[in-house]
Amino acid sequence: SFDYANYHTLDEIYRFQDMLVAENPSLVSKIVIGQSYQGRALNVLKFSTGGTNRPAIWIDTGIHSREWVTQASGTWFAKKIVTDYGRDPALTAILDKMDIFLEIVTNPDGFYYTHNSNRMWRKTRKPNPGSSCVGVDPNRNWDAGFGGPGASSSPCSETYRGPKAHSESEVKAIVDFVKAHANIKAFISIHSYSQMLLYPYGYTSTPVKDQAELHNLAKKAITDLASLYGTYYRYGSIINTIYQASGGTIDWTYNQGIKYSYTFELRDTGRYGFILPANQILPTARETWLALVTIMNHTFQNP
Ligand code: 0X9
Ligand code: ZN
Repeated sequence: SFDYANYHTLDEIYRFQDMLVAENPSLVSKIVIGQSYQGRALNVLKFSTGGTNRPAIWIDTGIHSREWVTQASGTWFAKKIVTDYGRDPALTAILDKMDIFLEIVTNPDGFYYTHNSNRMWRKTRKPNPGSSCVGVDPNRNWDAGFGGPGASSSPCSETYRGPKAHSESEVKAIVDFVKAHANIKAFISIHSYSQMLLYPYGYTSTPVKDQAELHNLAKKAITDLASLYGTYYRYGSIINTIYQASGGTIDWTYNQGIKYSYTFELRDTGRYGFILPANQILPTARETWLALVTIMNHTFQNP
């Protein structure tokens, strides 16, 4: 059986996803929303108890490939959902009315590269014409303040925005999915590291219309997260809490009308950074899950 307490390769996570679907066919299905630049499947797990086009919660992990604790946590969340449905009253109530979409390996080419060439790879793996540097930052490639401050126009930069908004197929696949589904109520994009829970905007200091509600919910979520092991999170808007970043995922989803748009930065605060020891996977996943349930529950109760 799958070892949730260790890091896994791309093939192992792909096999895990198929196994989870095979073992829980009435709750889990796999949707292929597109292909990566190198032709790998962009898989999304759909957790649903029925209905059509139900209101939904989106969670993605691993859009930055080196942030390994996020894909590992995503794998654990998938198992947690199938284990807790029918047992945990809060999750059961949510899944009786809403669907959950979970993209665990959001940047598969980059993830493969972190296992086989460069553990610190962050971006996509699409070549840049006229440059020997590869890849685009998939968290600067969205059509929200695209090209503004807090992203680079240089292909060699770790925050290269790309030639145009949604130039990366890994980003475009999510854009198309969100637009086609049109009923996503919460969008949670999970990164590491620095222990923060962030809401829009990153590209501008203009507060979002729902700032007060998003701020109070973030405070509640990080309080619940801390209740397990005392892990301390900062929270606030991206631009006020971490730094200005344009073309980011949740700025775009918020502007699409998805009110509950959040980004997590998971453990730690820099001692190990992206190379978080495997013995912190389960504690990280467990504490993060408490915050996710708080956000999902609020979304469920505020349709
Ligand atoms: O710089 C980033 O993309 C994020 N930090 S990370 O270390 N994971 O790379 C923070 C960006 C804030 N989020 C958005 N702009 N959506
Ligand atoms: Zn990241």
